[in-house]
Amino acid sequence: MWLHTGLIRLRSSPAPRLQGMKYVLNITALDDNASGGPQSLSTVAQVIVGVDDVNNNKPVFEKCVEYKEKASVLENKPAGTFVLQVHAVDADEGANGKVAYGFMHKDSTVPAFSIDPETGVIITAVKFDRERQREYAVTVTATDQAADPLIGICQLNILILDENDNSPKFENFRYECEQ
Ligand SMILES: [Ca+2]
Ligand SMILES: [Ca+2]
Ligand SMILES: [Ca+2]
Repeated sequence: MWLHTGLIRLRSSPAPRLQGMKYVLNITALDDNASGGPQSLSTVAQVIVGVDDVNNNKPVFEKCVEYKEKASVLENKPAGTFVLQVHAVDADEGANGKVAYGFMHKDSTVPAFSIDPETGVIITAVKFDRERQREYAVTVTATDQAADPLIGICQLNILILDENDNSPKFENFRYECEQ
């Protein structure tokens, strides 16, 4: 605070780390008693300073390593089967810290999974056959809702677990017995 002008500025060194949405400042104005009264007179005012959040944090999947370890689903299950729920945190305020989930897709591929943008729940979109494909590389994204959004990612390999669905086959159709 500037003593004579009453200008309020942020401290420049060290730069303050502002937390929360607003600050309440109690400011006392004291006169210089130039007219020679018995004492200086003062008055107190309250100034409320709002803090505008800047989108300077990107969403982070803190448990990405854990998701990598347990991302799997059994083959032959119907589309819509639960696979995994992911969660990302964003330290910003309001829309800057609100996260929506999605996948990063190669345009040509048919998505094998879908994700709920709000809950981060991943479900299957197709029925899998482990004998055709054993794992799927999936990039999960968390995008904040800022005007200039930031994106966090977590790369998973979702394993298709085996079900014993193939009966043993004879290699030759006909076996001949020697006598
Ligand atoms: Ca953010
Ligand atoms: Ca921020
Ligand atoms: Ca199979």
